[in-house]
Amino acid sequence: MPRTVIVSNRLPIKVQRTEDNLTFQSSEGGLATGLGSIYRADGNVWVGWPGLYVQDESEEEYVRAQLAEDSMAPVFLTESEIRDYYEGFSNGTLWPTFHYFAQLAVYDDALWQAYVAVNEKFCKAVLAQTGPEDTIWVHDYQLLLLPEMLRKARPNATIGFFLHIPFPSYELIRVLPWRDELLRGMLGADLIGFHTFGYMRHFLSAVSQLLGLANHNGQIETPTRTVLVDAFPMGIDHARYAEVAASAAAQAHVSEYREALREVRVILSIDRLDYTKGIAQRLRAFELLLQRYPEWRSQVSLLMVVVPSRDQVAQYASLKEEIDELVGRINAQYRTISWNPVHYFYRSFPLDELAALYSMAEVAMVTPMRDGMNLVAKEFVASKADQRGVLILSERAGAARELSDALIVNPTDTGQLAEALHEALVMPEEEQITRMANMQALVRQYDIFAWTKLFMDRLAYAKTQQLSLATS
Ligand code: GDG
Repeated sequence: MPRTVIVSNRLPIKVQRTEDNLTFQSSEGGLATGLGSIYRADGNVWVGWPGLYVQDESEEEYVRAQLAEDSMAPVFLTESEIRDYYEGFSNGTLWPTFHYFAQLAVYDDALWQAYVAVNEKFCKAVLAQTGPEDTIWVHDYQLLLLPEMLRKARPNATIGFFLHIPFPSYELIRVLPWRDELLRGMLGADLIGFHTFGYMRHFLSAVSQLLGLANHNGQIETPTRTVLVDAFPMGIDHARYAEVAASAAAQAHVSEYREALREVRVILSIDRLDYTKGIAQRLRAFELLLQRYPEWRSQVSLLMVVVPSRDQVAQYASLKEEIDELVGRINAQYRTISWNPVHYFYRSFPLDELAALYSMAEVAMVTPMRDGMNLVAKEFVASKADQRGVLILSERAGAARELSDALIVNPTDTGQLAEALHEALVMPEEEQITRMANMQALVRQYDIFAWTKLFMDRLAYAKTQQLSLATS
């Protein structure tokens, strides 16, 4: 029976080294939830890096055996591979370029070589798991070359690729010295998926301008095959977020936080530490709100969670400093003995506490400079049992295409952000409920399970198209 193999840079598991052994803990990420029913099904498997440097072959065998029990197969990477392929080319070249921060991108052939070599390593690992007729679903920017590598070895396999970050305008892609190779790498797939039609159009335009391949309604004709390109906006597990937010554990946290904050209203901000997320700009907007509308002083606090991420990279470390400084400045200027303007946390929260924050916040400020989708926006919506609360959403997050009932803002326009905050704080309850109900209906219907099914169905369809072309 043909099998399905999922491939991503990281496996959905945390392996940690304690003093005398290794611990394995499944991760609760959205993708893992959505794909759970696929990779755990009989004979299927998820291939990726377990996030651990193994010490010797016997440890390798032990990790391999443990992971196999939960349908996972590891690709072991060395510290220098992670430095050059992951932190280097993936996060130092592709990430800034694809998020329109080209000035931060590094162009280093040694990093590119490492990227090619690690994609080849993934290819080998996937081939070891698959037969000629299997279905392979590759995820994200760390593995752009993998579809073509797999295609060469398995001409008849069904290969899907999904990009979780934006695909930028041709003008950014053309700057990359390795642009043609990257596009050809992706075109090894039968189906290429993006979060939005905008990203899809950028990709089609880059393929046409750089490789001279035209498309008809998102169908690209290469000399040997047809590649389908489409938009699949990713969803979340709506039911789970609604359930956790309403749970006794989360509600106990809400009461505890409420007591500590008393009557102060809460604006929530949650992101990984990243320059794409607009965290510093958001702080400036909050500062401007307090300047322009002194009546909100002592009445509103910004609760800001920044989850540590990539902090070995210089740009991330300096962003962290900038945030620390801004928070310090705002709090020093406005705080009173009984009121703290910004509650800033540089750490992650367990899910029930996160759900409590979503549930208690009056306003969520999701204002990235660029974001493929942004799941925080959808999680906030799903957690609002009483449908009260306002989402302020950047027009440059993929989620803005769907959540049009949010207050949509330009994240670089600090004045507009401050006004949106004020508007959110004075919005009549009735309007809040209408907007939230509309957004909930959408997030509920297009959840992570619907997303997975849609992609897999379309992938099967892409393959039948391919076969009918081959026989006609
Ligand atoms: C990439 C793209 C795209 C955050 N803080 C805590 C916590 N989180 C969880 C959130 C959410 C996830 O992390 C973040 O997802 P995002 O979508 O917002 O952003 P990226 O990590 O940049 O993800 C993005 C996504 O891929 C999917 O395609 O939407 O555009 O950049 O689920 O809940 N979870 C817990 N504690 C925290 O403190 N437990």
